[in-house]
Amino acid sequence: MAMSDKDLRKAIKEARLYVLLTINLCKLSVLDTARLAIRGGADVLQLRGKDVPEKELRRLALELRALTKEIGAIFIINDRPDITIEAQADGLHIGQEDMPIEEARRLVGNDKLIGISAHSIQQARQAQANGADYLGIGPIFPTDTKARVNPVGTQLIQQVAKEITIPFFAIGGIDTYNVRQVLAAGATRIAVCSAIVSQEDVLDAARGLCRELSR
Ligand code: TZP
Repeated sequence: MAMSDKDLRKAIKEARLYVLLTINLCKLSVLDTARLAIRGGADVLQLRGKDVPEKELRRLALELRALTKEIGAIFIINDRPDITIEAQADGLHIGQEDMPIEEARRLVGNDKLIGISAHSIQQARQAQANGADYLGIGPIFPTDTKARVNPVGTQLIQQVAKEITIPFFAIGGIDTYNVRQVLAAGATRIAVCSAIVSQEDVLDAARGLCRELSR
């Protein structure tokens, strides 16, 4: 069953592990990756596929919606309000260079979550003031998945944890080796792409990160 907006806002607050299904970085099929990530403890899945043919993106969105509804995970679409609506996803994620949040809200309505990437405390404050439901804070560490944006380091986590009241996920280059630094800085939630979806053993990778999150 789809969650109400109230349940969704509660669920995103309680979420710890958010997995970005960047289509071209998945070693297995996107669906198998999603299944194993959820089995390994992922609470949120995001479909991300900037250079993927339209038809495939739409098909995957529908398939992932069915899967996440059945197993019970939050389903977010990156940067595509139209597909968010069409697939009845739980929310939309936008970056700083995508549309303004007011426009995103107008397009997807109040019942869906809107997440925003923030690379500075100013951007985090702005996104919270403009009604974002959650934030992605990063890239914390250097990462090939988002090589164009300079890493912000764990100091930004400390600032955000102190000041920002909406849920935030630390993101960027996070793996089982450095996740403790992220948690020590004050994050309680992480968003991860390559350290899960590009691994031979997706289940083990997700489980390993979940274990660290619940220490
Ligand atoms: N935004 C900030 S870092 C990042 C995005 C989309 C990429 C995260 O991927 P990875 O592979 O976990 O570093």
